Amino acid sequence: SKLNIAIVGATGVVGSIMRELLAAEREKWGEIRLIASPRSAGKVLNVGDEEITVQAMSPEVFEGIDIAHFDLPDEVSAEWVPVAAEKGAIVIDKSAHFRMEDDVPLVAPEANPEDVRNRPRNIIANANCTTLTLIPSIAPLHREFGLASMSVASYQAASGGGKAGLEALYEQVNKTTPADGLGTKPGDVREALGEEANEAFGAPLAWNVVPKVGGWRDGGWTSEELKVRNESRKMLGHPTLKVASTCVRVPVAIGHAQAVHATFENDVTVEQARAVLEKAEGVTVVDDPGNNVYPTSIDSAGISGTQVGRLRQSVDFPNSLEFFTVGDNLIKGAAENSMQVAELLRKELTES
Ligand code: 11C
Repeated sequence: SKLNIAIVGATGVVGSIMRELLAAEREKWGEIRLIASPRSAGKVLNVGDEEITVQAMSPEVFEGIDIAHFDLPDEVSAEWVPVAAEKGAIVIDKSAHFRMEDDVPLVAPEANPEDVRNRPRNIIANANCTTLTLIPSIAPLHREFGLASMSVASYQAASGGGKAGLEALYEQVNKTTPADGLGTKPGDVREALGEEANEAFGAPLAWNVVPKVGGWRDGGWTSEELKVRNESRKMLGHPTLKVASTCVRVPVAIGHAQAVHATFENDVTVEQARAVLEKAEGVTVVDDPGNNVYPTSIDSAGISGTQVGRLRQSVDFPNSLEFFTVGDNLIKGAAENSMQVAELLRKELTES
């Protein structure tokens, strides 16, 4: 029989993409239950043509649910994920709370689909959107050539901060349009936007590039930079992988981009790497630089998977490649990965 699905955090930006993705494969699933905070309970939302009334979070709301997709702040997931699992649901949780726990698998189907089966707590974690937009390209390259180290710089969209982040960017852009020479004198953008423009991203994002994503951690790192390192190590099954990462917010609505420098244990040529990437699940090679064909953030919005281009041999480093990758942070970076994990579970539970 078909599995019953809950979308917890149904009213957020990722929740709305979850509903679209579910509508596209509606026939695969049983009941779809939409769950959110009591504030949103009673709202009617669509999954395709189906109108579903949002229910308030409670233990009882998980009765009869087989798979619960959670997209909630870390501290709310920490409290409610175990409740849903206790009620018998397998939880696919997008928060950071459980990701690094030893008895919780962190799964991207392009890297470690088999880990889905090892879920003693009935919790499977979904990685951070920056890590997830890197994994489809780096995982097959690692399998083929043995990744020794990678250095990553990210260019992350405002929607990584959810609806509030996206609205903050639009508000700042609207407030400074027409721009009329703005951004050419020290302090002019800050003056035009006022102190409150620091709230969403730490500094104004309009007309700016901000080297801070997430919270501050020891040693001057941000939480996002540590997630890229630690979550990549876990999903690639490579606990000693050397990673350098700098995470940066850019004034883009959707699409997390990354410039990657990767060094391998084995020899690798651009032709060999391109052949691997062209076959890789979740990767589209977009790489014809002479014709201005390369991945860009705006071209990733609304698109499944990730795009990779600017693939080239390092000049000064042996066994090393440089490339650029972009993915919709709300699709592959969140909703799509969660749906892919659910599909692995569906196959395991209904087809074996
Ligand atoms: C951002 N990647 O772009 C973050 C948002 O660990 O799931 C997601 C944080 C996380 O702001």
